[in-house]
Amino acid sequence: AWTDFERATIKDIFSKIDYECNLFKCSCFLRCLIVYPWTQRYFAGFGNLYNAAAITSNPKVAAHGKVVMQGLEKAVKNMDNIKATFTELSTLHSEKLQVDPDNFMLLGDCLAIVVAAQLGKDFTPEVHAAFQKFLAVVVSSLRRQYY
Ligand code: ZNH
Repeated sequence: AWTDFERATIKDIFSKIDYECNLFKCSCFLRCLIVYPWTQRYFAGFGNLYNAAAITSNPKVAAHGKVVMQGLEKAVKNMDNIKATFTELSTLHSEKLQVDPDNFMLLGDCLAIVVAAQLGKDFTPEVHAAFQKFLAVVVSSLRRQYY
């Protein structure tokens, strides 16, 4: 269950995310690929990630980053029902994509860094806690169909 503060905080954070902005489209996901290089194994055709331009101009990273952000937005719109919302997505990651579920929170951590940088002083300990709780629910929902 969510408190009013948590609900408002999560909605506020996502209302500030611009899905056409490369910061969110690219940088969260690119950070994940670079900081946790084994995650690159799922994205063989992504090309060179290690040049300064990649952070804003690798179109495949941007496209996938946007897909992931849209998935998260779906969770925000269905905050009381995230598990059910992600049933299919969890099955897809488990059975078809065979993504190691430990990777989900790694991407979540990268997202938290970008969000914190964007919010600045507004990223208080309480906001951090609300955001981590949201990520934890998302990740456990994505893990749910693994066995
Ligand atoms: Zn993921 C896909 C979400 C994480 C890998 N994804 C995907 C999609 C979505 C998502 C929505 C699309 C689907 C369809 O198409 O139907 N993810 C997501 C989220 C998250 C994630 C929300 C968290 C937070 N992923 C992830 C990770 C990884 C992945 C971490 C690794 C490492 N995904 C993936 C892949 C895919 C996906 C590989 C497929 C791609 C293509 O197809 O291209």
